[in-house]
Amino acid sequence: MKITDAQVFVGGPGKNYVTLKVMTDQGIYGLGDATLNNHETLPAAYLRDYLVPNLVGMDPRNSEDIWQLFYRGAYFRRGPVAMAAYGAIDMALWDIKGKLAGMPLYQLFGGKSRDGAMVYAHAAGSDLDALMDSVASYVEQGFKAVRVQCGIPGMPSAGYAVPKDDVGTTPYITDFSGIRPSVEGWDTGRYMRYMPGALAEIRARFGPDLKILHDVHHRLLPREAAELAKAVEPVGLFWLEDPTPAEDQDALKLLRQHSTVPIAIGEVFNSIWDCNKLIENELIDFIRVAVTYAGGITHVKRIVDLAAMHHVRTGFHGAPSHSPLSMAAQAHLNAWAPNFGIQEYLVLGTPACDALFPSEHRMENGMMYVSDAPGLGVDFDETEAERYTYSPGSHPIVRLEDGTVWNY
Ligand code: GCO
Ligand code: MG
Repeated sequence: MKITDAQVFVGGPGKNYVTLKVMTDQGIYGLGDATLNNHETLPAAYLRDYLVPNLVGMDPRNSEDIWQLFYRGAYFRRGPVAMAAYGAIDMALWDIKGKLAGMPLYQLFGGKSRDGAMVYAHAAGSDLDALMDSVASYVEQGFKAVRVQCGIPGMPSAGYAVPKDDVGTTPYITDFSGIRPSVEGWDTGRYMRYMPGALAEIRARFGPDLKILHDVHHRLLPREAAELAKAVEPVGLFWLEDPTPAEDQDALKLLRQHSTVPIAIGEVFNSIWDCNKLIENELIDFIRVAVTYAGGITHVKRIVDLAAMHHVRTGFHGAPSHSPLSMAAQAHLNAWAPNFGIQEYLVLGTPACDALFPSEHRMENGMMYVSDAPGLGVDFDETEAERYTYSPGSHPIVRLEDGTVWNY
């Protein structure tokens, strides 16, 4: 069996999805996602210029060897751009393998460990009252877990993932449009003084059963993170996410010495070498990598297995920048992984997105149910794809009151 060609498409409804389609001499094709949010053209160019010309002629069934060949062969290893490109190839090859076997991918991993995978939604509000309304709307829809972010009184701008104005119960997504980043302000003191009380009020209003998550988005120093973690302990959070910048694998030691609050980290990691110490030293409780830019199924499965040996559960990244293809790859891993924790999921399944990526994966009452179709179980409509073009975007940047650049 041989790969005959592969094409890269960039575009989608409101997002620049990077979709790879790998064709074979047996008529079977595989699909993969290389969407690197706000840097989409980079993995697309790596695929088109270097990887696809080498892929043609290879046997798609040898997904492990192909992964090793591109990873080791690049010499300059890792990084989100390269790992997103290898990840898309890897997903497409697993998709082909599943179609050849006539099985959904979770069967190739070892079968189902659960019927459905719990997901969490994103609640947000310009202030605490608006956030409470947003949480209530997700609870009414049947969600068992909700991430909560709200505006901080006196903060120079809204704060991470917080709408400037009250958006009611509409899902809120940060606007990343335009090549020049918008600038947001940040005040650690105000955040630290306000957030523990706000989280406690949410717990008091919604009772003990709701799983409450909060994302600090890398904004605290290790000592501050330890102080916050201690302060929010009585709330009983499901997790506190990205309390410190993720580059430093030792940063969480201090927090761990002072608090038992569950910690989730890893959405910006792109290899096992970014999180091996965190996992082996049991400094975290949830690993947040994404198949999209952590080298696809082959590499993420290795991370999941290492995590399982150290009581670390999965909590894969599921921001709206992931196309339904990598969300499907994660749905198959979620169905199988013995150490599954939770899946991030945004209620954004628009008719336009469903038309571009038809699938039978479904969401019900805050649970995700994996499709039984062979392979990833997601298709790609090339005619629909013609409606979309690339439109550049950029993450906001953050500055402190004196102008110092901080972590977004
Ligand atoms: C999350 C993340 C995202 C990131 C986004 C950046 O927990 O979902 O923090 O919202 O900000 O993926 O591209
Ligand atoms: Mg996050």
